[in-house]
Amino acid sequence: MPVMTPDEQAIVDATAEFARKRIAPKALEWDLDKHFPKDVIRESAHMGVAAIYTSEEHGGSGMRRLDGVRIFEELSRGCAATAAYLSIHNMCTWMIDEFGTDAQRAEWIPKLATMDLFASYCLTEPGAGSDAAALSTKAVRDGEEYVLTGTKQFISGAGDSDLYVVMARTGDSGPKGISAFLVSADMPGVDFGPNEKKMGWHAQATRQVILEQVRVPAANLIGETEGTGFTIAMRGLNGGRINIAACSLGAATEAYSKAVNYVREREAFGQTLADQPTVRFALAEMATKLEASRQMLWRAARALDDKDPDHVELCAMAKMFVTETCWDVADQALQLFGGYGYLHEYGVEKIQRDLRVHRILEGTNEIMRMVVGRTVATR
Ligand code: FAD
Ligand code: 2MC
Repeated sequence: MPVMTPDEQAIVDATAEFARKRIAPKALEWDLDKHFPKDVIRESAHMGVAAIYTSEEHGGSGMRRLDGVRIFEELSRGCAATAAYLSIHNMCTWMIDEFGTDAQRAEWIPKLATMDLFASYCLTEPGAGSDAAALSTKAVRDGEEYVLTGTKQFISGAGDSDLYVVMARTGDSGPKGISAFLVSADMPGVDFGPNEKKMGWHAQATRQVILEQVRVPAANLIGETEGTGFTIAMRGLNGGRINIAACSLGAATEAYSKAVNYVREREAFGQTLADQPTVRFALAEMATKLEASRQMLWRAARALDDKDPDHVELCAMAKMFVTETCWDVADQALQLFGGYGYLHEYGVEKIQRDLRVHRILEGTNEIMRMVVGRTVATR
């Protein structure tokens, strides 16, 4: 395992402290009030966490994916929903840095790295979720502009973000007919649906992004070449998938830690719950699951850093394994709290609600099985 440099360790430590002091104390309130803590998220950018694995040329932090998953684990100990927004923002920032033109990188990365601008990722549509290559939002070239029309579904941060990375069809059906565009919230014709009422992730909005004849400068086509948008979207998601899994790991670790403290205090049958062998067995199993999850994540992050040929499958495996395993750990933590676990104020039921969607978004875990399965079945 490559060790962190003192600078990298310092950033991970700083994010842990930030999560403890600035996020955790407010997380339950944000959840109840459905409040998106834009000021606190922007404040986190001073630690370099808004552009973690983006090159330093235009203000990115130039760190590794491995640092990224450690940072998201720490941040999500405070609030998984808040950390997950930052994960999506990082995905968009990296996509612009990796695939954008020099002009696009120079224009957008500095503002995204400081979070003067917030970014959202728009792939899903009402009629195209898992089958993302079937998307139908159209982008039609008209002189020095593209005219975008269509609806994006379930967009995290929609309405609050300033910049939208939008995948739209410029060519034939299928993945090769898709291009990626940078769309600003204030462009005429951009509108947003109502904030969806959901089970968790209350600290960030989920809305439709509605594009009605939006005129986007041709200079906002990411990477200048039409037809590359699907690959750009998928390459962004490889990192997104491990970051979301890291958010599951951090939140489940927090649930576990709360449960350990609780069973040490709670008395039943003349001793603390922690003295019960079966409770210790449960804790041992939870600790083992968390450690196994961490190892899976670090392995996938290293593969992405090193551009290993099997990095796509490793990221998919990690996403599927970690989001399911950590969901189980959070569920067991809630169980150890008994009835109190079901109450909002103990903080574990929020974690459980937040983590459920990690098995669905950034590619459902069935799609992760499909990605892994089609490789292992043909290798
Ligand atoms: P469907 O694709 O219709 O799938 C329905 C069910 O069928 C699932 O269980 C699925 O796994 C299963 N299924 C589908 N195909 C197969 C198959 N071939 N084999 C086996 N099972 C299959 N999207 C964005 O682009 N940007 C965002 O910021 C974003 N944020 C989100 C935030 C939230 C809170 C939610 C809930 C979703 C978000 N999404 C976002 C969308 C998310 O990525 C999709 O919901 C997800 O990809 C699944 O698409 P779908 O909902 O259309 O389900
Ligand atoms: N990394 C890099 N390239 C990839 C890739 C990946 N993970 N997945 C696919 N590609 C490439 C693939 O190699 C191919 O390129 P080429 O033609 O050059 O060989 C191209 O993309 C087309 O891929 P497929 O032929 O596999 O396309 P298909 O349509 O069969 O299936 C599938 C693709 C199902 C894997 C893809 O549609 C998918 O991942 N669906 C899930 C959608 C999803 O993850 N949505 C998340 C939305 S974002 C979100 O939820 C947030 C919260 C932000």
